[in-house]
Amino acid sequence: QIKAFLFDLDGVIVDTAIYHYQAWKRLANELGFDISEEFNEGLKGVSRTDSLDLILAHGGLTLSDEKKTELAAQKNDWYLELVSRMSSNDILPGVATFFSQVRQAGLKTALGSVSKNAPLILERIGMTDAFEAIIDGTKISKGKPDPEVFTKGAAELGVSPAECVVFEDAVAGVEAGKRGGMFVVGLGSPDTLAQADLVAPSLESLTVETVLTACS
Ligand code: B16
Ligand code: MG
Repeated sequence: QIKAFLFDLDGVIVDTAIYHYQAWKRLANELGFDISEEFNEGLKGVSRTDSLDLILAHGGLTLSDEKKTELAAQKNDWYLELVSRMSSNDILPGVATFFSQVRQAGLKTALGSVSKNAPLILERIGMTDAFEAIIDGTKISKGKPDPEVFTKGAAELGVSPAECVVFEDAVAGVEAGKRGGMFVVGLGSPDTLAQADLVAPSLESLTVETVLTACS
């Protein structure tokens, strides 16, 4: 029986994925190359340092650790500049309705984001209290596709992985949920998120009942 829903942040609750992409693209451009939207799919749900490594490899660059630390900080500054303008208006369509159904169904909720900026974003959109457990990039040692971010969320809620449903927009996040032994709802395209147990365009097109029926 399902007792908890675990939500990714970027691309599920808010569209910060676009801000990550803009900031990484700006960095790549300054380094003399470009990254496509398709390449960006592989960065979703991947930690800041791992993303930078993938981008540098894509541009054929090998840099010192010192330089990489500097570039990661630069990207984060640009990202924070974009995030600082966010408000509750940036919550994705369907999230509020879905969360009221979640509460009515008596399900527990946790956030599972590898972003170190997750608490700040929740604060900006006024959703800190919507989660009983918040697992972010500062609380984990391994990013997605490792399942740690979700298994820690389940543990903090006091439920087993089999009692959880994960909501994810990223290939790496869907894999993390599956490796954690959870039912995974992929939000996005069925081609990209083929590993998910159920795929929908966004939370707007789902009800809690549909999800619970699909798990049973
Ligand atoms: P930060 P999620 C992930 O968040 C993003 O999808 C990914 O693009 C980003 O690199 C990562 O967080 C780290 O974020 O640089 O803010 O620590 O999808 O797990 O909510
Ligand atoms: Mg995401």
